[in-house]
Amino acid sequence: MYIRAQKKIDKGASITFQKKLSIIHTEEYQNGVYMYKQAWQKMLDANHIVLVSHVRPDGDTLGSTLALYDVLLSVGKKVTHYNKTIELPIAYDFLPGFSKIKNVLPKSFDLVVSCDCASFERLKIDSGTYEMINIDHHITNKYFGNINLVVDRFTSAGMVVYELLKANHINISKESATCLYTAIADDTGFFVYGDMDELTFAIVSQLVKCGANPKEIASKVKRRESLAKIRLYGYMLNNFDLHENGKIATIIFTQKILLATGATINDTKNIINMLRSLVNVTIAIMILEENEGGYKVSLRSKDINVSKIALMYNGGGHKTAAGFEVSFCDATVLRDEIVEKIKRIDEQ
Ligand SMILES: [Mn+2]
Repeated sequence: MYIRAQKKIDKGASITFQKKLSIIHTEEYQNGVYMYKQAWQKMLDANHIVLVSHVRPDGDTLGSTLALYDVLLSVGKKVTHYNKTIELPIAYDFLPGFSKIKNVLPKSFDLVVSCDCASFERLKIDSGTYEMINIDHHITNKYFGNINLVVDRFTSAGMVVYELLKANHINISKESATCLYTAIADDTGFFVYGDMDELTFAIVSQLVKCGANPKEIASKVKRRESLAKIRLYGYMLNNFDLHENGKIATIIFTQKILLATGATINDTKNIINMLRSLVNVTIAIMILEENEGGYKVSLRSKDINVSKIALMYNGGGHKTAAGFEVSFCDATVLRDEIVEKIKRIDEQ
């Protein structure tokens, strides 16, 4: 993998690609494995490791951290898995270690390892004297760790964790394989979107060999929707708007709608993908009113770089999936403003 990527650089890869690589691999590029070894050594040297998955977790952040949880416990490390969110999405309750996730931090710890978090704020922890390893694949990652394993060409943080384990010759148990498979599958919409390549499938193939069960994982994650979520789909399909000759689809979910359908924030996860699937739509936008006020905005595109829009509002994400939060506004005014910004990006 590394040699192939090196060739890409020689041919003149984009500036972003080179910049990110130089940050991931501080030494010469051929020594890319060096950073994975450094990270693993830091974990072995720590007394108490806190693994952190991001707020409102998805399968990637949970799968990546829970795989590390399994591995670190198996080598006898003291580990706590922390996630600030009180109501974790039940779609992932089958992941080994899920029931061990705590929403309070231990009194003392000396190393924090985050997976799938683009910014320190997403961790919801106070800064302190501990060291940090930042494992991620977001193009908007802020490089907040002492060690940053950020590979933005990977479709999931799970792939970075896999590479970390491989580089250190660590045995992948059935449990950690299940977690990593879920991470990779979830972030690609079960192999529908994202820049998947042969490496994605080579890793997935290895994970199946290690005991991950694709059928079982797919039915746990994808076939246990709540009635409220199905009702929310119904509302969305009847009430979405189209703009710019049908190229942009938008939906606003108010608290009133959530209450009427009985849906929780977890039920809104990925619901917007259905609007993106409409033939002429290039970008789909979901604006969600939060119960503490303010709005969470999710942007999904087929190809346009929507992380540019998210960055304008201090958010982040990936090229085709990004988001941000705003603390006040009128939802329809916000929607029209975003549509205007997209038009301008499109014209550039
Ligand atoms: Mn991810």
